[in-house]
Amino acid sequence: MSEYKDITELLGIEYPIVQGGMAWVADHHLAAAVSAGGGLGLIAAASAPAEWVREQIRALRKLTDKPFGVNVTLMSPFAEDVVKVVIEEKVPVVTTGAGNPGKYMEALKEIGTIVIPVVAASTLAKRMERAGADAVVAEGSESGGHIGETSTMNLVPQVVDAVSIPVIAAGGIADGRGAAAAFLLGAKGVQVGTRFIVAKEANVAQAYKDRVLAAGDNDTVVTGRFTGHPVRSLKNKLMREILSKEKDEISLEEFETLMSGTLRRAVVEGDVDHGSLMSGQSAGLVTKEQPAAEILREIADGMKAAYLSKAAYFGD
Ligand code: TUI
Repeated sequence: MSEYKDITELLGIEYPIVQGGMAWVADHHLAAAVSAGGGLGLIAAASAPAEWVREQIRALRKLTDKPFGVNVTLMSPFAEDVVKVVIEEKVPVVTTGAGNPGKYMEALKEIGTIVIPVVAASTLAKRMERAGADAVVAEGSESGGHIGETSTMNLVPQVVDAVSIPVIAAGGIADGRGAAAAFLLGAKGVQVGTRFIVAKEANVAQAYKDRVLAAGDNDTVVTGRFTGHPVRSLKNKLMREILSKEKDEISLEEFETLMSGTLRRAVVEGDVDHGSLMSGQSAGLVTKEQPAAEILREIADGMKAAYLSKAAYFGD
């Protein structure tokens, strides 16, 4: 029996830790390692074609029989086809990002898929609860990639107050202290992204991993605010160029041309100057490459230690 309630029972996992659905980073290798290690691994569908997602699901199932999920980016032109594949393959869990998954909810629920929308505001969290979501991930603006406006410290308790379904906290959580803090804010689980970029099983160019490992607390920037889709990444040559162009009112077309293919360039080619090094602010807490299972154990053990070290103070 797991010592944690709610999310572990809902998802059939050992630790209340979900891996972030990181585009290009979260393929079946990382997801299988996280699931086999006792967390919930996710394959990030990102903007990949649906058949790629099917291959990833089948490849993951060859590596582990533990529960796993697929993260669907709703802005993807293939989102609808990806949802079809997820249903055909009977994927146990779906998380969604960068939009409202309302129109897919019924079909997913019908086959018993657990649906966990990622939200960056309590308004969407409430709508998702009404639409039948099993839980939500409340993702604060410390996160990497596409972000909302509100920090984890403020977002999580407000989403917890707004809904009755379990809330999984995300954004800025990379160790046991952050996870314990999220639980004190009312979360029943945590989602961790950035720390898994440097997991041994993550198929990420070493140069990208090295940048995450070297980053400090002030090394991320947010670009693209004017597009309505702000994105957090590590500071590098590309981001400095984009930030300076944003000051001079760059057009949306020019911005999109500059950004096009840059995540792949970083993750696959290891071009850390001209690629997008998406990362959360927790990169400063990430200091070593480790197997995913070890990361999960450290966070779970650290969470308990952080709680116990304050128990006397809280009168426990
Ligand atoms: O989705 C993410 N993180 C992502 S998606 C992504 S791919 C991308 N690349 C460039 C530009 C934009 C996307 C990289 N990282 N996290 C979950 C998340 N969802 N964060 C924020 C949101 C969100 C934002 C607005 C969810 C819903 C929303 O509005 C929905 C509505 O219609 O009310």
